[in-house]
Amino acid sequence: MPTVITIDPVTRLEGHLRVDVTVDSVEGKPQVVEARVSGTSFRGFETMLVNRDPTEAPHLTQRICGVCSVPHGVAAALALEQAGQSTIPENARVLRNLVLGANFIQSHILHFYQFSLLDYVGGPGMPPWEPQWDVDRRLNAEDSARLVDHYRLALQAARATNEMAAVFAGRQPHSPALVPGGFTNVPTADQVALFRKYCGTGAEFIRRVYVPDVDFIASRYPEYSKLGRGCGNLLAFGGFALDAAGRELFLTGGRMTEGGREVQPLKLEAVTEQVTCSWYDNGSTNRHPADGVTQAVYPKEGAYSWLKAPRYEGEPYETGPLARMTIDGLYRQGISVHDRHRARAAEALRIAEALPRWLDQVKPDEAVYTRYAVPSEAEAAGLTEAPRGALGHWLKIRQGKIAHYQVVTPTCWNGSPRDDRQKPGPMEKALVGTPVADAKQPVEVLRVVHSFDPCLACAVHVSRPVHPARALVFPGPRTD
Ligand code: NFE
Ligand code: MG
Repeated sequence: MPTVITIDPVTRLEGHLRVDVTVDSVEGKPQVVEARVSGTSFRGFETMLVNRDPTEAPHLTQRICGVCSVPHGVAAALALEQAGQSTIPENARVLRNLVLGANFIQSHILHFYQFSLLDYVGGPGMPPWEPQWDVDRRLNAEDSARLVDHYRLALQAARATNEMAAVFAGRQPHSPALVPGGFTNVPTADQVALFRKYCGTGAEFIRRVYVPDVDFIASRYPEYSKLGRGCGNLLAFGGFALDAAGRELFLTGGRMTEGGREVQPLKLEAVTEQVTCSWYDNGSTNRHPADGVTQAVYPKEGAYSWLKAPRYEGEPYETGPLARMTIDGLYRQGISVHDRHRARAAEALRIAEALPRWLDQVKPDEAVYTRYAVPSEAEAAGLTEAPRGALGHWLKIRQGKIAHYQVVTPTCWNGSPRDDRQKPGPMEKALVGTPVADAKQPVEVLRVVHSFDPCLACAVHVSRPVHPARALVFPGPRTD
């Protein structure tokens, strides 16, 4: 008998994610035979931005997320600079890369220790680790205690890397420094010296603790190097400009298709968002984000998510550290739960080692901003990489105001629902074939879901009242 297991909300991630899996016996072994992944909130930022002053976009879109605000600020600034045909000083390019790099490291450390580790390691019998499931744990007491110590250490490391970004960015998250035309903070020699100290401790933690811990967990749970493959297609927009024109990128853009070993260039016009299974007007399906529409329709027959389904030439693509490291030729071990963790840790180290080189290029007390003028009419895109993968902001300016804005986040690619052809998203596909030992404690499902590092805050936002009885009702004016 097939059993449907619902996990709602999936915890240890940002935002609100629901997963429904159907578990049935295949050759005598219970496993997931079908999965549906839903974002249970509406983001609404696209709608909010219309008619605003375009220069507000980096500040407003950074509020999409508390984990990856930096790439949203960068994507919005890049879109505005393309719209205004403006260039930024070299100092600004370098400072943005340093802040974005610190943000990646912070996010990757947080993801492994705070979001994923407890799928494999039992915490101590005390809050916040209690209550916990009684599931398949394969570490002895000594190894568990070491990893729980690293969980605590990782909180300090994630805080330090946030502080590192804030040295130049002024604040984390939601930096006021990311503006079209460059950056607002003129760096000082003291800031450069302080950032360098943080670089050293960050790289040390990743090299000595994070990378070995990922390998250790993989060695104890070897079947997860085979499980959770997904759609097999990988995509990156590319990010971290290494020259003024943004032609050379530290993280290369491109795509690889299932079975193919060649990296192919991206044609951005091939990106569309499909909404047949999302709570949006069917008339707006399969549009390019530059012409995307965010018209909510709820309830809607056959729909189950607030995420649209981004597709490239109509096909689902996985995005994120594994896609980037594979496309860059630095990781070629495969696609699985552990491959995602290993590639993420390797990318954290790669960026941590690049930061001091970029820091050498900062010119203290020199210009960081070129005066930016909002064009009265323009269309543009700002593409970058966020910790979780390819991020794009598409905008139109009319009469000096935002007339159109669309954000396509990495989690929309990875956590997308079925598309117009009922083809599942990467995470849905990855869940199929996952064995489930106990339907009441489906830890195996969490291991697959968490490997993608989903962030539903980035993907969707405003909650509908799920429990109308508990919805807030404001008292009316007093009549007595
Ligand atoms: Ni809220 Fe985000 C990243 C973006 S995920 S974390 O990384 O954009 O979709
Ligand atoms: Mg969108």
